[in-house]
Amino acid sequence: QTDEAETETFSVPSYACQRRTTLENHNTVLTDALSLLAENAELSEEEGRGVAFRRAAAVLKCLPKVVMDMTQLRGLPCLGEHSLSVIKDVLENGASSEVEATKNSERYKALKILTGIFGVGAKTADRWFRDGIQTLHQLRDSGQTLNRAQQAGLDHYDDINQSVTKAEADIISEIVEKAVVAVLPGAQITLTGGFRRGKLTGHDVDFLITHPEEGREEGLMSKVVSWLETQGFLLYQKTTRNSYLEAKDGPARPASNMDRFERCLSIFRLSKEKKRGAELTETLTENLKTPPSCSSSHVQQGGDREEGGKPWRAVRVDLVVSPISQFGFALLGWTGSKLFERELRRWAGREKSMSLSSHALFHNKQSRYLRATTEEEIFSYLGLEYVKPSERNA
Ligand code: DCP
Ligand code: MG
Repeated sequence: QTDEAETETFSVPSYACQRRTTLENHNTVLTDALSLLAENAELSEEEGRGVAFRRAAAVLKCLPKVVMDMTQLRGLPCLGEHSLSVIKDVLENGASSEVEATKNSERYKALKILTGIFGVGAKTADRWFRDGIQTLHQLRDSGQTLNRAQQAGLDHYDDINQSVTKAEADIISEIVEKAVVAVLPGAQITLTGGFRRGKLTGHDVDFLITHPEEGREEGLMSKVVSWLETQGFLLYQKTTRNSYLEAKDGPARPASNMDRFERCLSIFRLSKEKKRGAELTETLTENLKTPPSCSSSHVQQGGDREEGGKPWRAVRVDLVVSPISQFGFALLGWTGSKLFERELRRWAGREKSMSLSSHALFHNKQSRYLRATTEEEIFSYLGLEYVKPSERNA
């Protein structure tokens, strides 16, 4: 007859990497509210608050049922006073006044718009906001100097802010695969990020590239990028070189989520025509024509070429090259989610005295690296049950 007897309570371990979080979320109203506050904290560079809201949202994401009542939350980890008051507000009033106020604030709206520009982070957006810039128009008129990334981000703003579908990711996979195999036969590409976790849309497409023979991956990125550029697939690219040296940099720095792989941040020019497989080569030539004449024989009846619009769209693509010896760590590190990654590193450090990065796992007390080639081995070193990619959606 007590509350406990009437309402179902849940039991959840406290690290996200100890839990299985699929894309099936029974509490989207609550998790959207908390995620918005997390985002707002991140935009204000209040990282601690951001993580607290992200952790709270992640706990609710893995619950097997809709939360109806505050009593069901008893004993759950990561729900601080602030998160609980937001949840209470939503359950009682259908919405959180804090979330609504944030959503409607000039500052949040402006920072959202400005950080929507590729190459613009919270710091820059905040500086512009304090200079009175709240819209893209105002930014364009302001005479602010933009770097090359930001200029490309502004040029392709609408495309980049439209989410990428799995179908588009698959087409880009084919293109990247073709590029990689053309410049280095035997090299392998893997789709990582949200799409590897089974998401149907994403803000970009992430790839990890390697070669089964150690060392053969050296110099690969610049060749892949040249191939893609020659074929007209790149609207923008910036490559950063691999700067990881185990002897010099190790042990993996646990506090940082930046890795040192050779990485290419790019914007692809994706043809909207549905061209697959063997037809791809024809599309390549088509891609180089600017501007394309509209009565191309490649236009399919009922094809998705927009009326009067351009026949292509800009898509953010990230390429990362890893030596095979680090591939397991790179794959684990680039599959996400961001919170899942953060929690893995926190678990490793706090519970196991180990330092995990996208390059390596270091045993602090034994002062040695733990070698692994698969994600399964890494979970096992960490004393965690294996969590497959589709269950890492924390
Ligand atoms: N990552 C990383 N280091 C970086 C950037 C990202 O380790 N400097 C990892 C964590 C992310 C994954 O790579 O989970 C992919 O990054 P994204 O930002 O693309 O995140 P998702 O793919 O999960 O989200 P989305 O679907 O929005 O693209
Ligand atoms: Mg991604």
